[in-house]
Amino acid sequence: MAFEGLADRLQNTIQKIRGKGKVSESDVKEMMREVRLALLEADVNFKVVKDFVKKVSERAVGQEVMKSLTPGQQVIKVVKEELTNLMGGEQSQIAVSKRPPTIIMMVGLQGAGKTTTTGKLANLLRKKYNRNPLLVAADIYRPAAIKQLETLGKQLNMPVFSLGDQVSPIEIAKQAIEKAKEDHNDYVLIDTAGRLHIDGELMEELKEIKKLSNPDEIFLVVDAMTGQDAVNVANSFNEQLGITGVVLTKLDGDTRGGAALSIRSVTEKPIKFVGMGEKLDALEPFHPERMASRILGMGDMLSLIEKAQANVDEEKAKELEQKLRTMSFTFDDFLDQLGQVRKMGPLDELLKMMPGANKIKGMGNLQIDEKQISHVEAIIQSMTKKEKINPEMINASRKKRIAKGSGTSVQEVNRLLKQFEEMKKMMKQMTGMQQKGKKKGFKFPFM
Ligand SMILES: Nc1nc2c(ncn2[C@@H]2O[C@H](COP(=O)(O)OP(=O)(O)OP(=O)(O)O)[C@@H](O)[C@H]2O)c(=O)[nH]1
Ligand SMILES: [Mg+2]
Repeated sequence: MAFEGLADRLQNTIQKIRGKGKVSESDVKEMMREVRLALLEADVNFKVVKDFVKKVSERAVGQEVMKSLTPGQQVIKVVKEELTNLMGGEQSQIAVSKRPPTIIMMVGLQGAGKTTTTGKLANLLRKKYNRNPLLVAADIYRPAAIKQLETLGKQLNMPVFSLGDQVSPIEIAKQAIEKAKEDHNDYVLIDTAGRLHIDGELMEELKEIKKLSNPDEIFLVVDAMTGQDAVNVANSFNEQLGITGVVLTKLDGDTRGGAALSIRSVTEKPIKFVGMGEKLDALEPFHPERMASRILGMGDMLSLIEKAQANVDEEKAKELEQKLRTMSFTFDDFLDQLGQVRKMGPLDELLKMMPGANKIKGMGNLQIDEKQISHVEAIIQSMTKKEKINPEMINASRKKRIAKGSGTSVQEVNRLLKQFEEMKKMMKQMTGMQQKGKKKGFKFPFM
């Protein structure tokens, strides 16, 4: 996971100060020395680190902390706020032109993820904003580039504009915009060519496309794995082309995160989206505050809830809540729930968004075994209706029958029954009180 090292170090550091009833200047100094090291080690630009440490230090020894009743907590709040500011403060929106179509140019080095991101962005625009984009194949240099975008268009069932590789990208952009007007596409996403390094010829071409198409956004796509280099690339693209925002890709990899933390303050251009995988739905709007929370181990419940809302049937969710409250949750509901949760994406990803989850032992290399999940499903499906509602009635001979029917073992049946009971208990607690994220070590029955 991205930011793992940084998150670990920062969390250890703030842990030491958290409960302090009194915070002295030397406590702050000591903490900031560790914060500084953590950031440098995460490959954050040294000047950015220097400014950050200065800001936090000033605030941390100031009135707002020293006079407060919980100085330890207050220092952490300052760290979180400044980390949020560092990444851009507010979440920034995508432009909408008053005179459609809105034109977006995708630029960046070779392999950064421009073409993939073009597809993902089109998908997001349709899904989240109900838009109808036209994809434009303006990379005529790399042999398979046009085909790649056309394939994405096919997968998405969206139009792709191309004039082959014998027409200049400038002309392609021009005609594409005309076509979009005719066809009432409200967004035009221009996928441009990449080079290995910043190069004059490419820049000239991009400037020409910009001049002619007058884009509402120029998104620089950068690979988060390239660390410090990403910052340099962002700087020169910004100086030469005037970008409006950054898309940081491959944040699903184990990048140390330095780029994410430096780009904004070095270029003063916002990170608008982050790429979290190769699939077409793996693009997310960038939320500085949520990211800061995540890095500091405060979890990202908001993203988790949004993910749930996007994927879980609302009616069913309400029904479930009711059931949990009245404790009439059965194995059938569980099976249903399993299906819904699986729709939300890989479980280990979801779990990582929970507050404190990265502190649970073994969470880092947790892998949820799909085979085990199917075993759980098979076991439940082998129960009778009555057994599903009243698992207490499942005696030894019933267990044997269920194990046989599901192709599993009595031990596995036992384990599931036990875990189901524990889960019910835990759910009761969660619905009964305001959870403070303290419940550790809970395991889903299929882990
Ligand atoms: N894991 C991961 N892979 C990504 C992400 N975004 C892009 N990729 C992968 O990165 C590789 C390059 O992506 P492209 O979209 O072809 O990059 P490009 O910038 O268009 O490259 P050129 O057209 O050659 O300049 C592909 O294998 C993508 O699947 C991401 O967010 N996460
Ligand atoms: Mg490409």
